[in-house]
Amino acid sequence: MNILVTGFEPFQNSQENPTQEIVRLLPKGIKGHKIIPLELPVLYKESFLKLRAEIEKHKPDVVICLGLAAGRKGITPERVAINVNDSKYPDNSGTVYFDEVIIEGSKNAYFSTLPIRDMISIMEEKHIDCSISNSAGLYVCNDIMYRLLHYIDENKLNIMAGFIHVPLMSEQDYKNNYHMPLTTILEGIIDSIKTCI
Ligand code: PCA
Repeated sequence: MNILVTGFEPFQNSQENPTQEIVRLLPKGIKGHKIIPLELPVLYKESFLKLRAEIEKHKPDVVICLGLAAGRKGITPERVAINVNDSKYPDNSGTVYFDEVIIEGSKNAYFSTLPIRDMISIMEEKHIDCSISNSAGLYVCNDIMYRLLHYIDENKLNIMAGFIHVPLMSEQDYKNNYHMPLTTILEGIIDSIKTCI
């Protein structure tokens, strides 16, 4: 299998994004399956277009997008992406959306097709803080998750796909928020990848 894993560059006032570190640290293969790492810009739509080009090139069986959710208390596989962009925070090009439909005429929501419950079980066994999240937010992460699942659905592709948010890492300025060592986040993500295999 080919497993495409994406991380985002830093955004807003942060100098670092643990998901960018994760994709740099992932092994080239897990249990004999190829891991394809991809770093993405924090841009509405553009990040998905970059991802789509890599999907067309590598024809992955699994796509897992990672993003930072500062303040989250653990690793949180997302259940659902909704067809709305709405955030007071600009993306890295300054674009802001309020009450904006992502894809006109498309479904209100798409569910992750990743084995999110199994991901929680395997991480809990290792005592890694985690839970299923029922909102990916309404910023760039929800945008890419929605567009990704819509693309797979429209093109009837046989790809397991979804999104996992991670917390701040202990190695960055976490401003009293919950944080987790980067090695623990990496372990949780590798375990999550294994559940897809
Ligand atoms: N987190 C943001 C966008 C990039 C990232 O890592 C989000 O949750 O939308």
